Amino acid sequence: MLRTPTLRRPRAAVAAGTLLTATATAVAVGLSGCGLAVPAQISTIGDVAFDRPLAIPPIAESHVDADGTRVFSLDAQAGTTEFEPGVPSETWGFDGSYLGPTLVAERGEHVRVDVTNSLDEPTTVHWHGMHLPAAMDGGPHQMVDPGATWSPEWTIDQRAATLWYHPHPHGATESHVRRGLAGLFLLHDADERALGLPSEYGVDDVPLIVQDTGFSADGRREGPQRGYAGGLGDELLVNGTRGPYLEVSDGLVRLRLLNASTARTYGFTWSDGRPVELIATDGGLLEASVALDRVVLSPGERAEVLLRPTPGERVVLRSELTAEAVGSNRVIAATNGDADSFDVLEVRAADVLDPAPSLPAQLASNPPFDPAEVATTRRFVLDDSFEINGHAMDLGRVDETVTVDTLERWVVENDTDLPHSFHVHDVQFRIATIDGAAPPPELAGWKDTVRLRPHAEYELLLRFEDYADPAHPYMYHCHLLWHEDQGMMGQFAVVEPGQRATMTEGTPHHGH
Ligand SMILES: [Cu+2]
Repeated sequence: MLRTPTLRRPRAAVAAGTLLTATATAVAVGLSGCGLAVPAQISTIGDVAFDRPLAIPPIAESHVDADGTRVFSLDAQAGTTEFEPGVPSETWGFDGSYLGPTLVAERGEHVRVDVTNSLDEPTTVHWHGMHLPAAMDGGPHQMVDPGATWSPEWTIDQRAATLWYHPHPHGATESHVRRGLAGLFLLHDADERALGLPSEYGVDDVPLIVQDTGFSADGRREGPQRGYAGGLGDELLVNGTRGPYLEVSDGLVRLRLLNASTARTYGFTWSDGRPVELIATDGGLLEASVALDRVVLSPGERAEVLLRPTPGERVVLRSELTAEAVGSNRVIAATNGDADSFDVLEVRAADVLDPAPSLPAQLASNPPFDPAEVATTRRFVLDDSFEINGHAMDLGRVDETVTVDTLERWVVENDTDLPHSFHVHDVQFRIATIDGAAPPPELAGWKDTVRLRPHAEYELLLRFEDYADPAHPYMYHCHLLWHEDQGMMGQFAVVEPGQRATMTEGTPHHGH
């Protein structure tokens, strides 16, 4: 049985729903100087039984229309899930009671998803990491009312990647995701297929949707403790499984990690200290694999890693973070879960393994953008009031207007003592510099979400190639979902040269 950690984080001195202000940060920083104990760190290392097989989300069924469109359907619904056998917890899911099926599509395919809302409140479905028209993006302007069906369609026009989908209703994203509305959207392309990477879904190409939560003593899922980062749980679920193991029979296994937690950052390691072999980040493959001590993922980020098991071994995927590893001080790390440790998943290798295929050293070609081509530089400052550039999110205000088919430089500064993150809809970007220095290899590839260390500045380069639409904006925001819900978000429109965004203050936001 899985033992509940005895040390629980004290509730932060911030009521749920209260806007965290500069005062809260000052309190947190003040603690470090006055000798008060920092919150107890959580560790489940050695306490997880690994007595349940890892659930694998089913591949979403689809059919191809007469006009060649691949059509999926998703049904957001309420239900109950037994994380412990016989103990039902109230949850939400797509086509089921928790999480959703894995959508799979090929570059060049035209796809449509019929999204039905069977909940009793409005929600949306956002295609996180997808390059697509703003009206199809599933942000807070594309609300789906209870009983309604929304049918966005677009052409897959980007590299093979591990993307995902989740609700994005303004002010309620944290609760909708935490209840269980999330799933993967995997993209393939010819270049990726030619590499010979493991690709048998659920066998040697395995999705790992990692979420933190709490459980009551009898195994009912509990609400999280509220911290500065948002809700932090003291146990993990992987693909909705509590205490999972995974049996493998291949000498090379591809693990697709998604941090689908609302607030918690992970630092994935192996229990025997072997390096973590990273091959892909949010938007696709790296040029070459990178051996890392740990793979750090903040909420919304993805990573593909390779595991080369030896016959008969058992090795545990863990999350181990320290203040140093995430660029925070000890108090800030402790109040944000950034000093916690978890056993995540036990991998059990068969006594006889299929031989590992050899992979080319070069996995992809990712030439950097040429900064000389930058047409516009913008600055985004995240502050202690959960605002960006001094503004809280306003659905009726377009903050930035981008000219289509230009390269932009976005300088994103975290001007707070707390970690945040920055997610941009529509495009995959590249990190040019962090505090003026070149990014480490694990941050040098295609990204759509980046964790922002306290008081650090990130220079992003983004090319907005197409999909000009003055009437429908995209979002940029902190992907700590409680922060997003508090208004740490803004809007940008992509327009033709000389055009202006037409959405103005007071525009109704319930587009149908
Ligand atoms: Cu934030």
